[in-house]
Order: sequence, then C-alpha cells, then structure tokens
Amino acid sequence: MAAQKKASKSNASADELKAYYHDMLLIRRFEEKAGQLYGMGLIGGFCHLYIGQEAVVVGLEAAAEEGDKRITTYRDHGHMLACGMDPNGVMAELTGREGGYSRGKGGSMHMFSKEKHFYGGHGIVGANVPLGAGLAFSDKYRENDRVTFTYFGDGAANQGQVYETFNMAKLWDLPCIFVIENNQYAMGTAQKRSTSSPELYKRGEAFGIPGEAVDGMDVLAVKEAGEKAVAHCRSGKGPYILEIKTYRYRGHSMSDPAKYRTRDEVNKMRDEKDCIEHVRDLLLTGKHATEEDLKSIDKEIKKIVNASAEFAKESPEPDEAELWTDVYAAEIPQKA
Ligand SMILES: Cc1ncc(C[n+]2csc(CCOP(=O)(O)OP(=O)(O)O)c2C)c(N)n1
Ligand SMILES: [Mg+2]
Repeated sequence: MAAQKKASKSNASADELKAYYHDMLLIRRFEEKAGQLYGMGLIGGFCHLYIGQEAVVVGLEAAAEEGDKRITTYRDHGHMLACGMDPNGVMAELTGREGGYSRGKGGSMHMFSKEKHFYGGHGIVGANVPLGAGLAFSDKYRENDRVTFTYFGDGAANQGQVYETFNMAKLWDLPCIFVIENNQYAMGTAQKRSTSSPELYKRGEAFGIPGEAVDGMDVLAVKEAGEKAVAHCRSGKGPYILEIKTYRYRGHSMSDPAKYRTRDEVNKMRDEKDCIEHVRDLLLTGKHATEEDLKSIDKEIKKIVNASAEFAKESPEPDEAELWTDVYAAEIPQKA
C-alpha cells in the first residue's frame, strides 16, 4: 500500500500509464493461457509462470533503449513479451511447434531473439549471470554505449558464480545491470530459511558495485530505479545491482502445489499490492482513462492471447529431420 501512495504522486502521462497497463496485462493473460494449455496437455516439460512479477520487466524495459540486451532464467515468458517478441512465436515454442522461436526444439526455457537482443531463457540457476557479463563485455569491447540487463532470482543470488561475475564485472567496469528478482522464494524455500544476509542489493559492496532495493509491485518505481542504473552503466561507471522486491502468485512451476506458504499470504499480496491493479487505480483516479478505455485494452489483449493459442495449436510439430539442424552454427564467425 505504501508503494501505491508513493506512485499516486507520480506525474506519469496517460499514454505512459496505459502502455504499462497494456504490457503488464498482456503478460498476465498470456501466462494464464499458458497455464490452461499446460493443463490440457498441450505444453509439456517445465513451465514457470511470471504472474505477479509483471512490473519488474515492464518497468525496466521502459528504461531500456534500442540495442540494449537482456538475459534471464527459466521464468522468461514475461521478459520476451516485454521486449517485443511475438506472442505467437512464444506460445508456439511452449507447445513445441515449428512456428516457435526455437522451431519447437527449445520449449519454455530456451528461446532467443537476436532481433530483440534477448539471449534466453536459461535453466541452470545462476548460470546466465556470467553469460550476462559476457554480453556486457562485448559491448564494452565494441565501444558502444549499450547496457545488458542480467536477471536472476533471490535463490540464484546465493550461487558462487554470481560473485565471480561481480568481481570481473567491476574489475572491467562492464555495463551490466544485475537485476535480482526477489520474489521471496526459491522453489519451496523462503528467503529467510536460506539466506544469512537478506539485503541482496548490498551483495556487491565487497566489489565496489552500488545497489538499491526497489518496490517491484510499483512499475513507476521500477522504471525510475532502472533509469538510474542505466545512466550509471552508460556513463562508463561499471555494473549496478537492483534488488527488485516482488512476489510470484503461482507455484514455482506448474507441478508445484505450493504447500510451503498459506493461501492468505498470497491473497494479501494480490489484494493489497497487485501491480496491474495499482496502475489501473492510477489511470482511473487520475482521470487518465475511463472504465470503457480499460475494457477495450482488456479486449484487445484477449484477442492477441487467443490468437497466440490458436497459432500454437495449429502450427505443425517439427519434422524429424529437424533433429539434425541447429546443432552447430552454419557459419563460423571469422576474425575481421
Ligand atoms: C544449479 C541448479 N541447481 C538447482 C536447480 C533447481 N532449481 C530450479 S529453480 C530453483 C530455485 C531458484 O529460485 P530463484 O533463484 O529465487 O528464482 P525463482 O524461481 O524464484 O524465479 C532451483 C533450486 C537448477 N535448475 N540449477
Ligand atoms: Mg525466487
């Protein structure tokens, strides 16, 4: 609730607020649909939904510019949609079809888009963090001013390789924003059961990397913190840590009955802190939009999401011969 009061003082424009509402709702409805398709047996394997955390990625994408890079974990559908990847291609990948971003061979955790500078989708906890520093290194090497958003969870923040990465990222002042999405749980383990120093934004102190904690249920606060972090990185000052405090409403993955927390805890977050309701309130109370305007956005999103599900069902399964493709790069990059 505190976040809601803070944000209501914001002077974000009507268009800006509507765009956040649209983008967060797209992620939520897309994820709900993915959950349904999973229940129907149309999606197999692992599937980690992003419901509850939408303001994190939408706020940070609002602070990003064309050419900036992003890399994340297995909880990745929201990141793909927020950076502008096509919902049809994402849903078709979830159902393992030819029309998917990895031509049906990657699934939920392994999708990429060179065009949108989205580098996955990684299933091994913590392993995408050094890769993110590598992406930032490539920009530093090329002497452009792009930055990389490297997302990981509160659980991953206890991984050793994260600290090896912090060391090198600061040593070389890499333009990398380490985004810790602290949703309070790592599978069934609450942060307080696993973590001796819970202020994750301070984890860079030993390396000289600044950090701050952000209310991740408030898209405007996330955007503001993102802009600060981006400015820091672009000006050549090196990496920055954002600990974004958020919450996942669903289980860790589709196979998690979530018995490690109470229904009341989840309901309280939904009722008091929901990021989409927050922007909806700002739009209505600030008279930036009417109920009718919001209904028409809802309708548009329903159409996009339903179309993605249709596309995902109709797209054929990959041909068996595809087992032999995309194993090695077709072209080996040569030294210039
Ligand atoms: C190296 C490694 N260890 C364990 C796992 C199993 N595992 C998958 S997700 C996860 C929890 C990670 O939690 P967190 O980093 O907080 O991310 P969240 O799922 O909350 O987004 C674990 C232990 C794994 N995938 N990789
Ligand atoms: Mg977590």
